[in-house]
Amino acid sequence: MCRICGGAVSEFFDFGRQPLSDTFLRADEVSGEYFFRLAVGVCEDCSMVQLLDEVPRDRMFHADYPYHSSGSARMRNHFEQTARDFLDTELTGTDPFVVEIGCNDGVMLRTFREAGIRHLGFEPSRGVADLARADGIRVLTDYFEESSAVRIRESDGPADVIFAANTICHIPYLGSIFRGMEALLAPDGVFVFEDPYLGDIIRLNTFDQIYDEHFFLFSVNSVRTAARRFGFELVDVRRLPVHGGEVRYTIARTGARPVSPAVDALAAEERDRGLIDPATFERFGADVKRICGELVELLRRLRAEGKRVAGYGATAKSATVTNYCGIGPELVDVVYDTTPAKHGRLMPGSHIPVRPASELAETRPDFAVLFAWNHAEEIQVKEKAFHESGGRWITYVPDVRIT
Ligand code: DWN
Ligand code: SAH
Ligand code: ZN
Repeated sequence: MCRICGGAVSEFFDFGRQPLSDTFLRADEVSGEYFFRLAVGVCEDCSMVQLLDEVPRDRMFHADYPYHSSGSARMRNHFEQTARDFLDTELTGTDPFVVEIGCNDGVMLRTFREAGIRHLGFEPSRGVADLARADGIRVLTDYFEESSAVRIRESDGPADVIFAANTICHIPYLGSIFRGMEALLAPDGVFVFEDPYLGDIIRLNTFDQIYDEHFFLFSVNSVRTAARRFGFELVDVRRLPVHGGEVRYTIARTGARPVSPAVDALAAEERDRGLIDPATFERFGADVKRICGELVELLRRLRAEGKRVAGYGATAKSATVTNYCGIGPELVDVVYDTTPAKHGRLMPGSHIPVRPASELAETRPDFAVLFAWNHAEEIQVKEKAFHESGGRWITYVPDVRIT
């Protein structure tokens, strides 16, 4: 049943039994590993694309949540620029107040703290919330939802901007989020969020954007309908080049803001490109199977030729690739990553060991599968020596390729 409207959800792809994408295991945790069925479908009534089964939120977001948003220089710049844009546009009044849902290690709120702007982050994962606090940022170790939003309205007053990046699509209980908006957002305030864009996922076959945490895959049509259902209005949309293609949605109270022509334009483009047609989702499913087949064939061939293949970027996304395609340590012997919390652990489900990225240069495999393909440019500059000494990158979206 659709988490937005209660309609029937028509399943279009089943990835089967999958682990928690961000649970990097110690050897003694392997036997108790948690699995769920990762299947995705589209609502026949409101067109929202969503998972069929839900993982309880505390299993995913907890003190040991390993993803640190500040790990990429490009993303640090992206969020600093986003904060600066808000300072120039929405936060020009006296004593403005900005709230972030899922502030992680404070990658964006840092700029507001430096500018002396009243701010608050909601961040249920205590480890990353503590990192933000150590940086002087005000953080509540809690989920944003109706009850916590009501409490902050009472203690802090209305918010001019409520922002979320790569977080709203993680929240199946979207009705509670909008009731929280109703309570906390100033009458002319804006709720702005950015998430991976269904249009780009389908166009570029980036099927690994589908994993436990990504409960919704948003489009302009589905977000506009959801906002209306919860008493709000989608007033602007903007495509973003980060994380393989995202859309930033701006939502306001109904009638509070003029609606940009960009909303109708992108909604029409989605219809023209068949983003709500069953045939599009069928084609996507066929492409996922083809890409996995080609990737595994390549890895097997390289192994048979005696080549050594590693992985680069122990991403949440890579859980879907390794586990759906059946890639284990026999094909990819280690995955290199810069995140200390992931080092010495095993990748979820596939149990490939994770090692510090500095070891790529020391051990120099023949090939490295670029699981963090969304950071390709940044990583390929950083790891120039790997390529110059003859190492080659393997990517798998939109196609399997060696570069
Ligand atoms: O939506 C989400 C996004 C924002 O972050 C979360 N659900 C979880 C997470 O997803 P992900 O793990 O797929 O995100 P990234 O940003 O693709 O992860 C990059 C990984 O690669 C990190 O573990 C850090 C690592 N990395 C690296 O080893 N060298 C990253 C860079 C930039 C590098 O140079
Ligand atoms: N905004 C950051 C972090 C994205 S990861 C970025 O774009 O890089 C998603 C984050 O959302 C995690 O840190 C997780 O703990 C947090 N989260 C999940 N559910 C939440 C909720 N209901 N309220 C606030 N944060 C939430
Ligand atoms: Zn629906």
